[in-house]
Amino acid sequence: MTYQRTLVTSALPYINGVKHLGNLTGSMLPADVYARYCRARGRETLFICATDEHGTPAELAALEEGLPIAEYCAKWWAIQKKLCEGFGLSFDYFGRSSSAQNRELTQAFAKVLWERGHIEERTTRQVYSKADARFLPDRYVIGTCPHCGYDRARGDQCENCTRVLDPADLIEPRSALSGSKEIELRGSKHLFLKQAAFSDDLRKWIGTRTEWPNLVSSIALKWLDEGLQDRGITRDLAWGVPVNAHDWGPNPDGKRPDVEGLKGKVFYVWFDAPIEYIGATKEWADEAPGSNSRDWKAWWQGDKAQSEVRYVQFMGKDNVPFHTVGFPVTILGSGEKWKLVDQIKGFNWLNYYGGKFSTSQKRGVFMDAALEILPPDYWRWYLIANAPESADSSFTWQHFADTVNKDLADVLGNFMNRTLKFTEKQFGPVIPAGGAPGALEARLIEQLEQRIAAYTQHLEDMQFRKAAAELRAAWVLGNEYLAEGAPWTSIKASKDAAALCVRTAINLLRVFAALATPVIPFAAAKMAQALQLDAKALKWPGAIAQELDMLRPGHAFVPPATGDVLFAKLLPEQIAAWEARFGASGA
Ligand code: B3M
Ligand code: ZN
Repeated sequence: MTYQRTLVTSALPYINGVKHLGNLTGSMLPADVYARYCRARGRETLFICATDEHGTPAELAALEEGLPIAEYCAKWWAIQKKLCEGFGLSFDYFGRSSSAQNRELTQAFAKVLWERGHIEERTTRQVYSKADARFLPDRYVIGTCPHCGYDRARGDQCENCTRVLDPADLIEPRSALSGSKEIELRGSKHLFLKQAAFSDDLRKWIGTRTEWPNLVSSIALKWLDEGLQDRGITRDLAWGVPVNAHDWGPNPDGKRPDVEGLKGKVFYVWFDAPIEYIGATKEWADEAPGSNSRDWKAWWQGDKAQSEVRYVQFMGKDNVPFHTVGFPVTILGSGEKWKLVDQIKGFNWLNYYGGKFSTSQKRGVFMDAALEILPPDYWRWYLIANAPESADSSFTWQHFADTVNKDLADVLGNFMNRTLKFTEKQFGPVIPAGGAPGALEARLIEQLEQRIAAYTQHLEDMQFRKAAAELRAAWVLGNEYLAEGAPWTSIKASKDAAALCVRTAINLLRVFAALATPVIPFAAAKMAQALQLDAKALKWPGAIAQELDMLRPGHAFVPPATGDVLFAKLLPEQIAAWEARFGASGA
């Protein structure tokens, strides 16, 4: 099936606080690389993300900051949006799950699910904490996981074995707010999404998702194999999408909802958050009212969306269950032709010295500090080249420095610098004519074709580590060509030979700029600027022989100023200072 349009969504970062490199590399950054790649291939692409603003994380963080929750969320949405821009995350829209659009869509889904009999009321035993004088959402009940013994498992999910839990499952449960064990179960009426009834439909649908990576399909099927449970989709919280039961008609048994019993409740954050993918698309359209180029429904609903749009989601592995079961049940249960995801790229964890990044214990590098100390492409390159795809990966400052110093400074940066500086010195800041390509160029072309084809395929397949390895290998070919062509030597015998070599190398620099755009867009723009080209006009390379002849003799370029390099190398004293500041252990 040839898709005309690509819809890319990244898991929505929780609103509370600055995100760390693990959040970035587990969803938003690879999603950006893929969206940029799709655009570079000329595909109509829509890249959507948003802040995930409901649920207890937001409520408690606002309390700690002493702000009304709506004010807190508006503040932190703006901070997160600015940091995402700083990293070059090229969302077409960065929305907010607390938007009116998401509220309306969530309430519409709930209404139709009730009226189609896929939601039912149950009185649940909800954890009430006397010390905190409030019901405790699952996430704020902690205790020991009955499956793996992890002693800080949360009532909704064990971060250690990723099993979804209920607070009643926990051993020695206590309030995450006050630590009080004076908690008791009290009756409270809630709504349940009857997921279990969808088990066969889901298994059939997952069976058609043949391109899902093993990590994703194995988690999804494990859930089904363990016996799908119905899921509570309401909470006793003030902040969230209000339950709009007064709007609902009778369900198939003619039963109307208990409006009184459901008063003051909101939908569970994981019910409304995935719907915000659609909500943010509507926010994007509403931002340009009347513009017919923003037909949000054409991306999400109806036959055209099914046949023309390829929908790809990016997330960390702990989010996979909600995206392969909960959200699809909401979509399937609605009976409306909403777009189901085609491909899911799930990631393992990026650790910090083998331990977890920790917002509360301030361990690891967070987006604001990262941009304060280095330009975004250092981080983008390192995180993509070491993406935790098939296994967890671990950040250390030394490994980070070694990687960026070698790949970005010694290989790519060096190639650009010596090519342009030598050319300027010998021929002026213009591409010289020189002789016709010979055997050396033919070999270069053949090797580049292989590396660039592999790089392109790996990006197509969203294999980011492998893609980075092929791109780096192409850069190495450029340096090897310069070393063998040795224009600084050949010029003594033949000015034409030297001119041919640098003309080829400068054309190769343009190819490198086009190839680099998805991963290190800021460097790509700098390379294009040096070549007096519009970075946005760089096309994905075709036949390399033609590409290396694209910039003709006489084409002017801007050589790097003295001391100006594409990537400054990181120095031992810098690494030592950052190890001291951010910690250099997983503990
Ligand atoms: N807010 C991210 C997390 O679990 C969660 C993703 C929602 S995507 C709809 O950290
Ligand atoms: Zn566990």
